[in-house]
Amino acid sequence: MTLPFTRWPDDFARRYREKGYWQDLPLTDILTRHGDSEALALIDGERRITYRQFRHAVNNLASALQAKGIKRGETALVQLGNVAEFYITFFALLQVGVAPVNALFSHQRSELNAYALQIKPALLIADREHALFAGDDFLNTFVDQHRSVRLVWLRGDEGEHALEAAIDRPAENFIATPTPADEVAFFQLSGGSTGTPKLIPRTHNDYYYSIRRSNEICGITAQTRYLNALPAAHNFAMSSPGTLGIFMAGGCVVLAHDPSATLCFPLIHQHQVTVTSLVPPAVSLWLQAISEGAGNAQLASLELLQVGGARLSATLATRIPAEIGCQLQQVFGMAEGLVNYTALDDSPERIINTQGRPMCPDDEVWVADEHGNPLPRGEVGRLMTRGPYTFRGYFNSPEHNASAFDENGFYCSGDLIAIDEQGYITVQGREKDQINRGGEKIAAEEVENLLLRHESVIHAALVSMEDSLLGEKSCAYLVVKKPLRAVEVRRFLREQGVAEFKLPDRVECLEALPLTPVGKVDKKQLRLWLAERAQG
Ligand code: AMP
Ligand code: DBH
Repeated sequence: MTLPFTRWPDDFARRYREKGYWQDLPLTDILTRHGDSEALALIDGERRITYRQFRHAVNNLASALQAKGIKRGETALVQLGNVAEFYITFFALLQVGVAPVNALFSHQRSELNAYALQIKPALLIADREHALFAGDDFLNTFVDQHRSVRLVWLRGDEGEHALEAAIDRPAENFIATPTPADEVAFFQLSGGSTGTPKLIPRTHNDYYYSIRRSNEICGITAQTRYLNALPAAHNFAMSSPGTLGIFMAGGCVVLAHDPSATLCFPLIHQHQVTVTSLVPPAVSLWLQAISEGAGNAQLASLELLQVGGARLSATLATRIPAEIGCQLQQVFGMAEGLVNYTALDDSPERIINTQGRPMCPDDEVWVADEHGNPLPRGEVGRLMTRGPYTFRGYFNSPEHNASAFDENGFYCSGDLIAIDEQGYITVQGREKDQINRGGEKIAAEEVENLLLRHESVIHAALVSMEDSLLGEKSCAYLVVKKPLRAVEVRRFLREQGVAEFKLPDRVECLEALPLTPVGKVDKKQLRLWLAERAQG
């Protein structure tokens, strides 16, 4: 059994193989290529895991999955944070040919249910440390609602669901059964702009290329020590070059549960970390900590700081080499595929002012006007792209795919960009109906749908407003039957089981929403009002 997904046309697949982008290796090769190496792969708190131990843990879990009757071609819903078990689980599932959706640890009931409805998972792997799974109430309802689930393993469970027990039990005669390299390996999460969160099928071939190429560009070697303080499941953290890049090179990953300076600075010093990745607001907080007395002495080993996920201002970018004392690399990527990097040997001006260039010579990127026609170089318009690691369609979403792609298979990311004469990209804005809250993406429609469930809400529009730390925050404009306070709105959304970062930072009630001449909600006008208010 294989999972359905939109393939690259044959002539593209042939070309991507001929050029060596697709090597027909499973992603598990990232780990198995190290054999029984005693080099350190992973540091998680007090735990130190060598490549040999890592591989054994993976095989044990994979073998336990097979023993439970889990089969190649099935799917899993996984929710684990920045812990060793995230990676052990990921590789174990790949070893048995099961494609996971790795939900973010910040996700709640609403997101988990939405993913499960789409993939119909055979198993659920989650964490007792997450509030949802501290007791059994949600678990019981979930298993009841999603009849496809035959197996539940929980990290930190003491009883029948114990994930650790399955990892510790030695495997006998384990035989790996990964899916073919040109099939779906796992699903990446889209930041989204629609009512239901969309899933991105990623194949072994395309994802492995993305990681391999990222390693080349970022100079990752067996000597690299990488601090992962981004959410483990995020595409940036997994593949640009992220933890999987470090594993591929035989380097060492140090896990942090959050990007705070108080946690990360000592970890960097203690483990002599050389590379890390952050979203812009975390950079602000690091710079603040340094200037308020922490200094940068603990960061002496740090050679490279990658920043991406949201727009990095030139002001902030300039301060990184000066105050943190390491090199900056801008990363403009998307879980759908395309990743752009500034090169390590680019001029400081380029690194500060651009979001880099597409990493693959066969990334096709161009800028379209509102009618889908190409614009001259330098002009601002819609980013259109296709290439050897950019997907060809969201999972089971024919309608949305029809508008997200043009007739030649170019994906329209919803970003507004300009490309200069040398091919460097600058992100200028966004067309998609999304709020980028410091790198955490909020699909406006998803939150609006939840707001409309409230008995007092007649119309709802979620828009971005400028924020000095996060770049953007969200404001909900509501038309209501009776007045609603922000706290009530947030409480209601929390009860709907939605991730905390999606709750509106501000709530405004109106008599009516402004409309465009064609009768759509005029979000431009709403954003303008917010900007005017902010000016004061
Ligand atoms: P996602 O769909 O969650 O994978 O998020 C990808 C989106 O994040 C992109 O389409 C951009 O809108 C945004 N993004 C990522 N990196 C950057 C960056 N360096 N600068 C500006 N926006 C970015
Ligand atoms: O924001 C992103 O999704 C992102 C940012 C940087 C990403 O997916 C990536 C690098 O791979």
